[in-house]
Amino acid sequence: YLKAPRTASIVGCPFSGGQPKLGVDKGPIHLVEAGLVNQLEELGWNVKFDGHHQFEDIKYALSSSSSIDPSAPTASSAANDDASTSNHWDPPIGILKNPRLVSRVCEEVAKVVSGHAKNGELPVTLGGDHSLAMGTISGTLDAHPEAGVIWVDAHADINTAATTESGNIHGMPVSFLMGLDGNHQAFASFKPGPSPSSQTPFAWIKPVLKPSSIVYIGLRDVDAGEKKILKENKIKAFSMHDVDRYGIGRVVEMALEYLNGGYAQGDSKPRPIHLSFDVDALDPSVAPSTGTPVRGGLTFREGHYICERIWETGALVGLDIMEVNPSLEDDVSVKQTVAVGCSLVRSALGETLL
Ligand code: 6HN
Ligand code: MN
Ligand code: MN
Ligand code: MN
Repeated sequence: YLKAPRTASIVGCPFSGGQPKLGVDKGPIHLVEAGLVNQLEELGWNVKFDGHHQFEDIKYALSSSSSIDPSAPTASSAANDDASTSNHWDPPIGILKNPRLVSRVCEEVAKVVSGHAKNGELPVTLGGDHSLAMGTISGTLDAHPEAGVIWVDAHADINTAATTESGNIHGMPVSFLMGLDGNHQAFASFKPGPSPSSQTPFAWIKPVLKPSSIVYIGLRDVDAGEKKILKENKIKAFSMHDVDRYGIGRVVEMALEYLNGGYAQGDSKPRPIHLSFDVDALDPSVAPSTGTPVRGGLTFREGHYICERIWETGALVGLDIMEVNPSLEDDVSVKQTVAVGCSLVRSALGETLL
């Protein structure tokens, strides 16, 4: 699916609006400063990187077109656990935090990723929080409508506006990509206007992701409402329990077989795959610097094996490395987490042990 010479396009997304902890926006900067571009060039890739995306123009457009009186108190102060993530021009909708900003940023990311993918390049998106996957997966599916998604995470990130307890949109991207019901009513009463700040958030997202087109690996902290959604939509998920039972080798084979089952394309190419990797899928002893760590995660090798095996399929068309937060934990932990982020990318892009 990639054009020669094989080109990786680094999409640096310093963005944290999908969750309340500061610092995850510094993730992509640290990954690049650790030498990621060079490392990929050494693997034989042509690497395109023209700086991290600046979402300042989006913030500016939203804030300057806002009709909301900045002096008026909004529900935001009550609904946010960190006031610094709330802006007067982006008050919560229900309990969803920063909905306009997250929506516009992801819309831009979708265009960038789609552009690279349609150009025969491999977009490698560096987060930033996992809400960005609304952008990356929309972009991948725009260029490769038949692609399947492998979502590696401790969490299912499939809450809807009706089920989320945190209001953090990084716990919701999959539900928007699927167009799940729980989101519709939340925005039904929203009155869109002509200015950027008065567009209905997430209305741009096409429900392009079928429940049968995603497989999860690594789950171990799934909210009650999410468990119901996974069951009702018959979504394929391999939890840590399954990794323990079958071993990572069989889990990845089952995931690939599931996505390729019934998939037929004239030429016998395997189904294109988008890999969305949240570093909190790894055990906190492996990737400590992340916003929502959960014990009992993937080992260093299990995480890398997933990447290596997907590379072997020759079907990788999009990659996300998300939720590296260099502001959390001590310097040694930060270095370790950033190094792991880089080595996951290398494994997904063909680095072998022998
Ligand atoms: N992530 N299920 C929790 C929530 O807030 O909805 C946690 C989400 C974590 C999201 O790690 O990308
Ligand atoms: Mn996630
Ligand atoms: Mn997670
Ligand atoms: Mn939880």
